[in-house]
Amino acid sequence: MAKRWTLRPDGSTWGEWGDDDELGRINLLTPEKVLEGAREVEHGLSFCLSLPLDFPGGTSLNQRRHPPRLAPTEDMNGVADTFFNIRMSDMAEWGDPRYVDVWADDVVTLSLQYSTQWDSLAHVGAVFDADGDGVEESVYYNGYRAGIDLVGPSEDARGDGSGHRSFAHHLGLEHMARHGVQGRGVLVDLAHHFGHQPRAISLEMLTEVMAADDVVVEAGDVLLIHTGFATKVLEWDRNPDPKQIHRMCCWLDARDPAMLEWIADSNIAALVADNYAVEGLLGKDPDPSRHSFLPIHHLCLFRLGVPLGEMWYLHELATWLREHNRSRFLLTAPPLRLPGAVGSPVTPVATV
Ligand code: UVW
Repeated sequence: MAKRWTLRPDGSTWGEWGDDDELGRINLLTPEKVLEGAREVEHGLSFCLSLPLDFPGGTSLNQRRHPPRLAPTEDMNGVADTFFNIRMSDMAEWGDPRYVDVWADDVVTLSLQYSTQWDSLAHVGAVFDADGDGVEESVYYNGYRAGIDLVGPSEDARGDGSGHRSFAHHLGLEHMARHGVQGRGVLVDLAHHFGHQPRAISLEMLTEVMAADDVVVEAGDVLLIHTGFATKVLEWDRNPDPKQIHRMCCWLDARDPAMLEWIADSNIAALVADNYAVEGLLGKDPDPSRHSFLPIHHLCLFRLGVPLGEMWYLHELATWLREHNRSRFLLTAPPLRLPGAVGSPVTPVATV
């Protein structure tokens, strides 16, 4: 097969793990890295790092993303319209008065990026002349193409009659799920130092916090940023303040070039925050040159192959780590193994 690209973006990792790589820096989660994570387990305590998936509530954070809707599956046994609280003794085909079983099955309609989630490398690409013909095309990490490798919207995006209307033939989260996302997590507690006021965090501020709290990030670590955003979301109990939710807590300053350089040079396997998008949504940048709307998304997902975790719930873990003068833990956080998915809910677990 012809190489997918002849030109790659400056400072990108494309090709570092082969022409067909779909994992990016998740490749840095090696057996040694899992052992490094496991060595952080001393108390056998586990923390759930997910919000309930029906938080934040409503659509004020993102109008495209709706809360999950649960429903019973259809009943095929002639007892009721739906298969919920069904007595097996009543079933037409399988029924038998001797059976004591009562059944329930359900189905969910879920915006995959509504709540605690992973953004895959298929979430944000860029227009870029990857084949060097002088014409830009829409491409994603490692040169995978829009319309060929990522298809949608169409009635048969998978091409096998499965009815998917969009499908990431490459870069979907099933690859990350199969790799098993386990390794050493390292938490930086911005909320402790900066509180809940909206604030862009420059590299200088980040490194000051890391120095004050003795936090060291090494190649292959998963970096988690605690801002207090998800904690506030939880307090609102599915009724977020529609204005405040867009203007609270810290974010990483994507307009600080040193921050972008540090993220690239740190060799982290993944970057996670408990806020909406890791970086801020700040509106138009006065920079007159062509640039990305979300520079950290562009750098991580498109250039480096670093998946982003968003709206993770870090409050209890951050509290425990502070009480114990620690910042590291074993992290286990595979996305759903849902072929073709661009984003995925995740129920991460930190073990200390
Ligand atoms: C935005 O949509 C702004 O961010 P994300 O998709 O990464 O949640």
